[in-house]
Amino acid sequence: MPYIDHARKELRLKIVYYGPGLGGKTSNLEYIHKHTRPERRGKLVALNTEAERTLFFDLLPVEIGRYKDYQVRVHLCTVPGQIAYDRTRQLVLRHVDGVVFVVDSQPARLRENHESMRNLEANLRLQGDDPAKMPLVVQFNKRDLAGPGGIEASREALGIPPGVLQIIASAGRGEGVFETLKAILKECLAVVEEPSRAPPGHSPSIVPGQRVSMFPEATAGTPGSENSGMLVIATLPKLPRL
Ligand SMILES: Nc1nc2c(ncn2[C@@H]2O[C@H](COP(=O)(O)OP(=O)(O)OP(=O)(O)O)[C@@H](O)[C@H]2O)c(=O)[nH]1
Ligand SMILES: [Mg+2]
Repeated sequence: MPYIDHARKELRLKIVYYGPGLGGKTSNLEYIHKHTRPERRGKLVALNTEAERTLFFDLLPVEIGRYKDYQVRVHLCTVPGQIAYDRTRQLVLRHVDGVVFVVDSQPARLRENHESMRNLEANLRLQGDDPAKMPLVVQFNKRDLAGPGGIEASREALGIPPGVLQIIASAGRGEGVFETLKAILKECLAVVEEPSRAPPGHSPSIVPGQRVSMFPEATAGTPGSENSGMLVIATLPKLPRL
């Protein structure tokens, strides 16, 4: 669940870019970093091998703007796509609020996309998250390359459930990158709005128009008082512009 710091009036989200090696996850973060105002983002931390493959993970903190009264701070992370780094992927996935799955649209990469999608599901389950309830956006990347696979066929082959948002992208050129980010933010904020969408084991967060507890341990406080863990959310606002 998103972490809400009532004292600082902050809503913090962790979004993980997942997908096969060389699919374009790091390219998404690089583009976002390059095209976000410096005062709204932190340093892009990238731990690469010499060949620019992600060895551990990338991290980019971005300030999105305000949601209701709360400042939204997002940590964007990528996992290393190479098969050998599964333990690292498990670590990066911890406390994830939303996943962007970056598909490499080249038909020859279908098997790797499929394996990575199953690996994502397995690693979410491993940490007690229900993959069906995790906010997810699928980015079909590298659409600029000749002969990309058909979206519907890929979607079926990868077992992407109906209703999951799909974004067409060429992250190398920046196309679809911010659309993807906005889509996953919207999905994450929908969980804040609608507690029934929260993954199992996570407490319901905010019921529209009602005072509810954000954290189980906060329920002891007096509703509405400082540090009570209470917050009123009525409607989902338009997403702030980056
Ligand atoms: N043609 C094309 N190339 C792309 C696109 N996105 C990324 N690439 C290239 O694909 C290669 C891999 O991109 P990365 O962003 O490093 O991939 P990654 O998913 O982070 O890979 P790992 O860190 O190994 O998991 C780089 O050479 C990118 O320039 C795209 O939309 N089109
Ligand atoms: Mg990478």
